[in-house]
Amino acid sequence: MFDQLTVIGVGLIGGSVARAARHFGLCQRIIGYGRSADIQNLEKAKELGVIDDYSLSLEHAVKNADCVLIATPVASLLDIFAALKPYWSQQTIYTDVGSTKGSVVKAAEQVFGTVPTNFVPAHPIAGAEQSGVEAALYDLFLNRRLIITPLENTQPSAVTQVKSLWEGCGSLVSFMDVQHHDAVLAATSHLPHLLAFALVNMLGHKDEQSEIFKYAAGGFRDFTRIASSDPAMWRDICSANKSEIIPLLQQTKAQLDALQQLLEQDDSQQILNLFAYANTARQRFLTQFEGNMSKSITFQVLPGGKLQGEARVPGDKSMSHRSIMLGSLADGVTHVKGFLEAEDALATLQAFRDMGVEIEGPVDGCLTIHGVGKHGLKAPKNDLYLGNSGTSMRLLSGLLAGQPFNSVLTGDKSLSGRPMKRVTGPLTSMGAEIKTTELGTAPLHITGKAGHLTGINYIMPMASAQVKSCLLLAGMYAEGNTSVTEPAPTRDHTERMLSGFSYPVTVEGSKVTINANGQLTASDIDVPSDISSAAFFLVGASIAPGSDLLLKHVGINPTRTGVIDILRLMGANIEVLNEREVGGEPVADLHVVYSPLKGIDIPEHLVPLAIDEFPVLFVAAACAEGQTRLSGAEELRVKESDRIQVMADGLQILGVDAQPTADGMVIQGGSIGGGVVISHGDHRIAMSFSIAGLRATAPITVLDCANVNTSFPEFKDLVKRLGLDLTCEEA
Ligand code: SPQ
Repeated sequence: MFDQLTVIGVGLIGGSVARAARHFGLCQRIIGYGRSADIQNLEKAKELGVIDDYSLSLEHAVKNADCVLIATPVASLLDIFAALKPYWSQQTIYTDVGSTKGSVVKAAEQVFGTVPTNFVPAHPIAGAEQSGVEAALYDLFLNRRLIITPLENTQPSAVTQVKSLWEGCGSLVSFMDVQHHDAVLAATSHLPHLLAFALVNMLGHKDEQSEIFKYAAGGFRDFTRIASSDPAMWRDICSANKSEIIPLLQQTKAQLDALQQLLEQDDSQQILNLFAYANTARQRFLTQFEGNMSKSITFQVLPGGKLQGEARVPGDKSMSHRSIMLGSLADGVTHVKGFLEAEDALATLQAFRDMGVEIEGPVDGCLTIHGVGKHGLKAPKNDLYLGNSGTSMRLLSGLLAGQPFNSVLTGDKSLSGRPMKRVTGPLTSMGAEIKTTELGTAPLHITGKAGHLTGINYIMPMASAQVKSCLLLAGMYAEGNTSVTEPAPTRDHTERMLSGFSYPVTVEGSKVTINANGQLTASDIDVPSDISSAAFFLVGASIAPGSDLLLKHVGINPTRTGVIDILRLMGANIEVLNEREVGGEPVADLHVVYSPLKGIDIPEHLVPLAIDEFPVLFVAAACAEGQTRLSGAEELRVKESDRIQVMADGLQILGVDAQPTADGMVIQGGSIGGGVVISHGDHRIAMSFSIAGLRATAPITVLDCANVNTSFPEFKDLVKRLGLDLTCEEA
């Protein structure tokens, strides 16, 4: 990229940029600059190979540079700019790494009058406890964020070059304006540093100091790690950005005062709510911004084993989403039991909290939702991030289309690739205004059209409960009737739950109709176990000789039981016991005992009733005698992954003759071997290949399993307890 990179200030950050530039081949020659007092440091940098050479003369150091990186403390920028001014060249690009951008821009203005157009302010969000060039690392910026804050007059070509430099170092580059950068960093970096310094300062001055530090457990260490950072540097950063930091300090004090009061009043419920909110918010932030980027989870499965015992799998995902949505829109307080505490359902929960709904919990699957009524949602302050969850995004798009405020729905990489036109198309016909990407995918920018939606009569081209539910929710805010006719029955939890909340909805054959003339009255909900999660165990016990398993309290809504019907057609031994109705949904205990399976042609009418269970049904087919053929299941190609292709690829790696077709798969049953398969971040694929281990002849490694947490965080522990030898490796 550059012939010569000159680094002014070869410390941890400057040295790490130099190391990265060399490691990733971004420049030919690296020159360091420092004052005569820095000579030992510069010698060290040269000796370590961080720089090729150095100069104590600024004129000399920058003379042939294509790029000059200023990596000195923010407080020194005024002096650095003044020293650089006589040698400033239009042929060179200048950039910096300062943690506060307002002060850097001000310094440049003071020296140059206006900020030079070839100076690109930037800030890498990376650091280490140690400082100095000895601590410099070539990978310090790998997968770390880097913010560029161009000004109106900054040359676009200079911005592009600086962007390429940082991307070349492995950074994730984003853009912000200067003031926004300083406000964001004040909250995410400067305030936490200040609090860490303050806490250690307070405790360090106590008499019992040695006691405190001697018994300091992980919490204290974690919280105060950043108090080990360079004090002078942080003094400079905090004073440079004090106008953003002081209001945040005031808010923090108010928050601490409130907490103190709750403790004094023994208000344990409010304390729990506060902690639970923070806990979920942090979890969501980790998943959204860091989780899937840095956390990689691998399942290692040893071959053999059998499933035995009794289990209750977690709550139904579809019903958990809907319990939050309808509970929030109801008048009164809704208590939910059996709520699925997994990332997908928690994304919905957070979205409603972001729209002003007070939700207590979840604690052991129990929630208390303080409904705000059909018209009580508030505009969210930020985008609503829905993680991996198609159900949240599609259902919310219908609900939000008719609100009196605008909203933006975003999701992770998988969700951002899933088709949304299937909902935005019919919603637009109702008068909604929703912008997608050109590909018809998220983010969805929804302009609230309260009072301007009109009901439609929609004949759904595909069997989709999400599309149906989306339109029913929009229909609650539309003038006239909204009817949806489905080509085949799909899960009807929305219709059942609406009725449970006393909202009028009529079902005539395959047509469901709703209108705006109704209110939701709070109603308690008991969410049964998810048959889609139970399916892994139904298949596992059916294919592993010696298995005998009882799955308790499973939802057996007839729109979801295709997996039982298909497995029984294949010869599985599944008994449905103790059938009962709980809160408007049929529930039973399922007893499954090993039985040899045979291949079948899967009847197409069962496809929508088992749509999420095909990944694991493919595993059953691979263990069955003879051929299994699936058709009419093209919807599988647009789930969290292309479930036809990804399963066929994985099964082939395991030695199974699995041929994908446009709308299904043909599998010759026989034996399953071992190997390394990739789940492509799809929870159901990860769990399906793990179950295959029960009949595999060699170990199976399943890569990319972090998203199992979207629907079944307990899977790895439960499957192990019941008899599969699975270990989970986190990197
Ligand atoms: O919510 P999401 O990500 O779409 O989840 C999946 C799943 O496998 O967990 C689909 F990938 O389930 C959908 C299901 O496939 C949940 C759902 C619902 O709750 O309404 C309906 C089905 O989707 P669709 O597109 O057929 O309506």
